[in-house]
Amino acid sequence: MSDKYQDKDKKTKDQPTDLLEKAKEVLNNNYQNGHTIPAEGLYPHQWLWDSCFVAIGLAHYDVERAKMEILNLLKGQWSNGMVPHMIFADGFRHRQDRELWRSYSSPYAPDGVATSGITQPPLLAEAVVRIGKKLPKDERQAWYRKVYPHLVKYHKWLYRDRDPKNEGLVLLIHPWETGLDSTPPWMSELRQNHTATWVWVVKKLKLDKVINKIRRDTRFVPPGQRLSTLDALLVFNLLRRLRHKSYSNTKIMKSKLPKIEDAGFNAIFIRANTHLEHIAKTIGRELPQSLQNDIKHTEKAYEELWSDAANQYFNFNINTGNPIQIPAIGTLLALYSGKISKEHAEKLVEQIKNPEKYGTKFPIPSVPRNSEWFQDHRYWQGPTWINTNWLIADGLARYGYKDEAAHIRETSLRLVEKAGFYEYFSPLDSSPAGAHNFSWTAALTIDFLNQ
Ligand code: 2M8
Repeated sequence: MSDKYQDKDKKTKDQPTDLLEKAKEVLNNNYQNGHTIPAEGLYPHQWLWDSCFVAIGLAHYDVERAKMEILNLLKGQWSNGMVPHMIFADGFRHRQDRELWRSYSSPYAPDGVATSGITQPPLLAEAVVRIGKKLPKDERQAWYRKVYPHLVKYHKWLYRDRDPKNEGLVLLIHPWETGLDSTPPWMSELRQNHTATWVWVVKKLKLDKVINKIRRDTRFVPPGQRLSTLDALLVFNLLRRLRHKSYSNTKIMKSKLPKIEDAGFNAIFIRANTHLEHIAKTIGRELPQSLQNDIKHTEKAYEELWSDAANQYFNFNINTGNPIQIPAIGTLLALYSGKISKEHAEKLVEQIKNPEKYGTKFPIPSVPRNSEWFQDHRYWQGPTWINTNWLIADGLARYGYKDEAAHIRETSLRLVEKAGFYEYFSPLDSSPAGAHNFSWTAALTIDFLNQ
């Protein structure tokens, strides 16, 4: 046999055949200096909720690496408590990305770690508890003791800076904080109320086609699977305005920047609070009284986002004083909170089963099928994502919807088996889109396989 064929044979033999092994291989290949990047090329840095999902998967077979993933994330925590949504990779190659944010302009940013200046869904406590469950009792206690002060500081920051009027819900100032970046309620708000003059000029002169040529993301993924260039400019413009204010909360709250109580983010925060209470109890600590009061307040205030007419939770726009009545997957994350009423949970489940809405062949689409926004491959405006499936399935199971949760788990695994570890998938025909060998898809596949 010639060398050429021997090599080929060897490759086939060494290639993992089983989904679990393939998922682990994705996480191994995406490992870089103590953390896991979401995907080669498009996403070369560390992201907050990505690392939490990764840690949840890792906990099943390499608990030490799972801990390291979280500890690495905490190296980026600001002295005011914020955990930033990104920690930038070192090196000259990534200088431009770091300079885009210039986190060093804030007195709270950590020394020697370049980060973004906003946060992302607070999944840290979930990841911490999932890791804790894999440890023997004494190690679990030590682990919780180590991260507890960071978590308390983070949750206190969310209340102090992001709920300045003590309304119970935290507000977000940039769509990237939702994790559902281009979700319609946010994009519609940006288009309506935050189109800067220069973006308007770009639109009028049709310069977006020129700008499209220098976009970094569309070098890796077809433009039809990402934001349109005009929408991307709106998002970028907000970043520029935040940077201009050196991320000062006082300045941001006084400004006209978007301020939105996001249904998805607050649902995840409620669950994180429950986990934090559990962590405190396990190590015999008492949460600060003010935090305990805030937590109770949030659970009640969340129900104010409910619309009886539409049978769902809507984001609330603090600047206009109105709800943003555009359906999107954030509403279903309410199930994950675990604190909504049984009646409201049932109403959401009806929508999950309705083929006109979220009950597609490969659920759960990030936007309902009958929405004018729906596009099956457009980033957060239609595709099915494994992370939102995981969160919703987790919530459904806790509300007793075991069959519905199992269906989401099975269809998620089928998607990955059929198409590979992609970032997102068409909810109609399962075709893959976005980045390939995507870490949270792999990590949550591992968790689904272990359930
Ligand atoms: C996407 O967001 C980043 C910006 O934060 C991007 O578009 O470049 C989102 O899907 C977000 O949820 C995710 O954390 C990030 C990395 O996977 O990518």
